[in-house]
Amino acid sequence: KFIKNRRAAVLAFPFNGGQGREGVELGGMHLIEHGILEQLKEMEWETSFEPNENIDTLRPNSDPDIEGLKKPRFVSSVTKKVAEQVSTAAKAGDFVVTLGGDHSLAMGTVSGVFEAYPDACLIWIDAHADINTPSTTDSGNMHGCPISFVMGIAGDIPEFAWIKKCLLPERLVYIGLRDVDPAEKKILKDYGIKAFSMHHVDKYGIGKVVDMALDHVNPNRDRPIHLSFDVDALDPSVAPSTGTPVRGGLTFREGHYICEALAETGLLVAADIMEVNPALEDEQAVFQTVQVGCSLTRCCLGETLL
Ligand code: 5AB
Ligand code: MN
Ligand code: MN
Ligand code: MN
Repeated sequence: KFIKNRRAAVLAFPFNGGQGREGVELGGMHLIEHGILEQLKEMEWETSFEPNENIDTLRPNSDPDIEGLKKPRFVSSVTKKVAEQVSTAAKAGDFVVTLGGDHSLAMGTVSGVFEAYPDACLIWIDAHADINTPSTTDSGNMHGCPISFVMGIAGDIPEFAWIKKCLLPERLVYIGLRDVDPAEKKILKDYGIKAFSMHHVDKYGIGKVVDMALDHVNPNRDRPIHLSFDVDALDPSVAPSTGTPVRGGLTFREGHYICEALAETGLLVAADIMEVNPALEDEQAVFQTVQVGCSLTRCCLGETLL
């Protein structure tokens, strides 16, 4: 419906400035080297690829904390570029695949998708809620904050003035949560944001959870869907090479089921695959994590639909 010409715009952003661990900037290129572009071509998707190798030129000479946020100017200038590339591709009717990089990049992907599709909804797959505001974040790491910025609850920070309040609380749903900060829990409650934690996945099963999630954000199944998938939503036994692993996560199949079910709606317009960190854990763990990143991406583009 929304995607024209079966074309996928694959954007990689080798960025780690939203958190403290080196290596996550290599995640996207590892998925490329693992053959994701060829795999999508094999599935008869026309692909374009933008590696953004020069992203470091956006790093400011000086970048002191703002309201406790770390590397705020660098995060802002990178995510602004992300937003531009994502909205351009989405407006052209391409399916936008964004490979991270850390999850602060989603400030850009969400801004870009909602610029092209103001009526879209956002499905956030993560162990974490990533909705800290500058006043609630303990770590100051911006990969824990992207949603507060696009929801317009982060307060007015001139450096982030380019970000529009584009996401309504009722257009957001989470699946996979199991490590949510107390202040984030209060935000979810105060704004009435729907969240399916691992407890709900256990209780209802992933099939029912995805149905309920879609019923909430997309009751008439007519809105474009943006999926933002943090690989730490998966159990660390499935995706070990990530910066903030939390045990008790989604199984391999539960993670893929989500992507398949969203592809099946025919409404998916963008998918982010975030937080793969090839510098963490051993070679086998990295291979496994990169491989799962690729297979999740393919499922989003319909690989397993019959
Ligand atoms: B991720 C934490 N809530 O704000 C914080 O990996 C963790 O993108 C954030 O989900 C994890 O630092 C961010 C403690
Ligand atoms: Mn996470
Ligand atoms: Mn995240
Ligand atoms: Mn993480």
